[in-house]
Amino acid sequence: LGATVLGYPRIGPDRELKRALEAYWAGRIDAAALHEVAATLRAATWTALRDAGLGSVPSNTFSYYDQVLDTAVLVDALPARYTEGGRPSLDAYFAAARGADSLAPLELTKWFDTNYHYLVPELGPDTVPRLAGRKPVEEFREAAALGITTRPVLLGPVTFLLLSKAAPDAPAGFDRLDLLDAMIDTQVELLAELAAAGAEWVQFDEPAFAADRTPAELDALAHAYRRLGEAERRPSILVAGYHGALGDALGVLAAAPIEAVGLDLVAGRADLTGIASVAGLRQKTLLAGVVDGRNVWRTDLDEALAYCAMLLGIADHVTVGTSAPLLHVPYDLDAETGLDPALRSRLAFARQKVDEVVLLAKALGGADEAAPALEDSRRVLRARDGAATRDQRVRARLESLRPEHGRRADYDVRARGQAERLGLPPLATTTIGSFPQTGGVRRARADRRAGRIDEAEYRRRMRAEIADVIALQEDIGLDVLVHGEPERNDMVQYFAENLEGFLSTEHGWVQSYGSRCVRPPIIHGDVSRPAPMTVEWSSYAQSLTERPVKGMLTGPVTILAWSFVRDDQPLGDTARQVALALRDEIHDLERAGLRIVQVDEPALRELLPLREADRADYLAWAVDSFRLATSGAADSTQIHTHLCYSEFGDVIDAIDALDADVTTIEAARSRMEVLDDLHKIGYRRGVGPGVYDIHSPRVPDEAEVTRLIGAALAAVPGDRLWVNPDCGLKTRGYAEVEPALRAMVSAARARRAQVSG
Ligand code: THG
Ligand code: ZN
Repeated sequence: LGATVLGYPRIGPDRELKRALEAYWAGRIDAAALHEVAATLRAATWTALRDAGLGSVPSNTFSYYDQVLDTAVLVDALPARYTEGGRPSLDAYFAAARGADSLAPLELTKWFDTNYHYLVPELGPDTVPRLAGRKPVEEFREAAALGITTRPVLLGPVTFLLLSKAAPDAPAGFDRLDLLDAMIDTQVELLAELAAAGAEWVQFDEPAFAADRTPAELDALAHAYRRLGEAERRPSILVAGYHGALGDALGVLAAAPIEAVGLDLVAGRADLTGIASVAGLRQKTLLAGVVDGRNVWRTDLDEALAYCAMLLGIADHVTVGTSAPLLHVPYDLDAETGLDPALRSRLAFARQKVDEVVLLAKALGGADEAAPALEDSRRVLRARDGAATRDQRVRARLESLRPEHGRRADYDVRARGQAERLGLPPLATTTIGSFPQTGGVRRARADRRAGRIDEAEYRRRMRAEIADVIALQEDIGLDVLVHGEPERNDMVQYFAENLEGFLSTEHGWVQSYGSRCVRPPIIHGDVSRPAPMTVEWSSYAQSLTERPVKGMLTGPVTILAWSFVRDDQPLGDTARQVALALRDEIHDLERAGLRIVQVDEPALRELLPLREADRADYLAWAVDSFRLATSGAADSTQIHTHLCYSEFGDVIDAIDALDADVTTIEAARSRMEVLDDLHKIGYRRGVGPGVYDIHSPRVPDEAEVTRLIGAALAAVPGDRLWVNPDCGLKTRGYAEVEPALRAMVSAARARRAQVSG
């Protein structure tokens, strides 16, 4: 197995696939034109990876939407509702991904601890896996036609099943792993076809084993790779675990009749402890994942080589690789013009990481030509450890903080002061923050970027938009208003552009789901706030109304989760620096007359470590940073927070520990289960479960909202219950938002009369 990367970005260096997909969905291009864009992108990727000198080039890393959905289609596990009625296969695929007519799409959820989202396959007793597609074989042949023998990358059968969920109509005792042997059969058949086509290696991804797994799940892994390894006709097999340490699964893979194991030596460095005592590795090839596939920093080559050397004491064959597929980093640093050269020298995007892998492989083989690059790497690291990243003022301030800086007065004291100052009714109504981003708003941003309008004109247009949004909310009769966030492209990027220590990229797009991308900022040094970031917009909004307007900030955990973070200090230290900047911002918002400030933490659950043993430490710094950000607020200032993406069970105590006065939570899709969880732990502060699902264009009627308020009142008393939609109004149009909010407000008013009467 030659030096390699586990995967590569696929959206296109200039987001070509995104544009082609959206054109196809809008009916502007046909399927043939879409396929052509895809084939061109695949060919460009294989050629670039071969020309860079990789010993093994991966294929089947392309997807029109998502690799988990691809696998479901490959084994004929798409629910029948998407394929019925003679829908062509490409349209059935997109129907499962995005919905169609009255069909809801499959559930979209977070891929491990990344900001990528996959589609959750639905499996039931009617699911009969069979090899129904040939995508990996076809792409292998496509590359072979270009003269490149690739290594097809397949989602491992056990991880596929563990990422799936039981279909709604599955009987109570249904277990996904019941389908394991049928899944393996499909892969045995596929291996034979790939071998016949000329494949020498395949890669099975099993990242599910970077999380805690039961003995039954480890047995499933053992069973799967025994059967696959014993397949009669097959290429050599690499099994890659990533996004963390393999732990017990490493021993299982070492004992399986497979040829190679991929180790994540960045997030999963813990595997190096104890690896010497794992039996069965001597004859295997170890793929040392030393080049970080999840972050954008240049590799410390000396350290990487030391890890490789260590593995050479354990296995006879060691080859160099990335810690994870490169799907989660941008394409090419060379696309960024105008970067500070010192900073640039510290960075590596996907294309540069490929070069690092090639270089490390040469150095590992003892080639002299690697020496200058190694020297370069040392020089860059020395420079980074110097003054460039450090801001003594920030460090001194953090040092001087005492525990009381993270504490507010008792909730009862705060609640009394806030009730007096705000005078809100029970079942107060509000929204989560953004309002629809109209064509006018987007045009203003584009015009400003292109220099067609000046800063003053841009600000005038944003203020006009804010004035409209305030007037609309007053007319609808909402109790707590928002300014609508027209000035924000993204709730993290906006703050990154206004904080010291962050770098925003021009082309650093990373796929978030389907055709949607984000441009994560890079935190490269100590964080500070040169000037107020949101005060101008929020105070303008407040000046237009007597009703309270919420100041809107993004919390430290979410800012870290959706950025590339420093790897030279603990995450908690960076979080405290961000928190301090937010603390100052809240102070300035208060001085400008804002009586409520919301600090959003939608990613609180997402960053939760995959292994139980790491969670307490994470939750401690996550809570600590939120409290540092918010605890400088006056008792009479009401602090709100907002959390998304359900599955709150694991973090429910942390939500309580945030000590926010009001917590709004995405709940419409999870039927408000979160309220029971909060009730159980004795949560007694304000709570606003989303009372209608923003993700669907359907406008709820008053009766429906009334029902949900009634359900919520069973768990929360009226004077603590807030009425609000789920987040995401910015992704909808006014034609849906306005009637929905009117229905919500009348429902709240009707119930309010009963509660207070
Ligand atoms: N910001 C960031 N990360 C996120 C979200 C976010 N991760 C989780 C969730 N929200 C992901 N959701 C989306 C929703 C929409 C888009 C991206 C992620 C999106 N992106 C535009 C696109 O691809 O066309 C580009 C946006 C831009 O111009 O900046 O629509 O809210 N960081
Ligand atoms: Zn949300």
